[in-house]
Amino acid sequence: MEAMLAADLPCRIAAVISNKADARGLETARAHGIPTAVVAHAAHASRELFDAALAAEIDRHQPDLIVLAGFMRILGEDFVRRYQGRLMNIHPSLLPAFPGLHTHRRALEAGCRIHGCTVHFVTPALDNGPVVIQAAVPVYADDSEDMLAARVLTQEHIAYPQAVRWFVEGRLTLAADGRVHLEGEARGASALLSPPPDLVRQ
Ligand code: NHR
Repeated sequence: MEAMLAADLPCRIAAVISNKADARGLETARAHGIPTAVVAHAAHASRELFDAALAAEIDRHQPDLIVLAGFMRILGEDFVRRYQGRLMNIHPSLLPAFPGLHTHRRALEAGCRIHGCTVHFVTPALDNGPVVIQAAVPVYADDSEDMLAARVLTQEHIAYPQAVRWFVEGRLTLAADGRVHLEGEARGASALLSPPPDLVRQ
């Protein structure tokens, strides 16, 4: 969320809403003069009632886009459908690898040489929505979970503001067929090989 603010995106941030009263993002938002709200999941008798209260709070602000950032409550089908095509998340793995929790530990255990993060539109099925942008990082043999997490997080702070920028520029849409459309997509990127091949002429 702080990376989003630092990116100086061409949009107004209508509100920052958390299910946790002590979330640091609320403090940061207040410091920036952004309206905040807390919708505590513990104060609601069911997931459906929590989702409805969250939607009511969101709708007071009439946002064009809802950006999940460290939001850890699974959202129900009704909620997700209401905001279809304007609800985004960033997940700390190269989806469809490692949906769910503890992704860095699982990537290390699996012996992955490349890991990363994925920005996706949210669909009812968890961590399964259409991919907008992914960032890949190398995994080193002596990595700890924390070292790998930090390497991925650095890329999250680049990839997520970029995805939001595309959306607010009107270049990024989720089509009715469930596919992502990105106008004017660049094709300059090379490949990430990890470990890198020996730099000798074949
Ligand atoms: N909701 C839907 N419908 N679809 C997605 O893709 C969602 C979602 C809600 C959150 C973020 C996701 C992540 O980035 C996200 C994607 C929480 C859990 C989880 O198991 C899973 C994935 C994500 C976020 N939550 C537990 C639950 O019972 C609670 C875990 C906790 O509080 O620590 O809701 O990783």
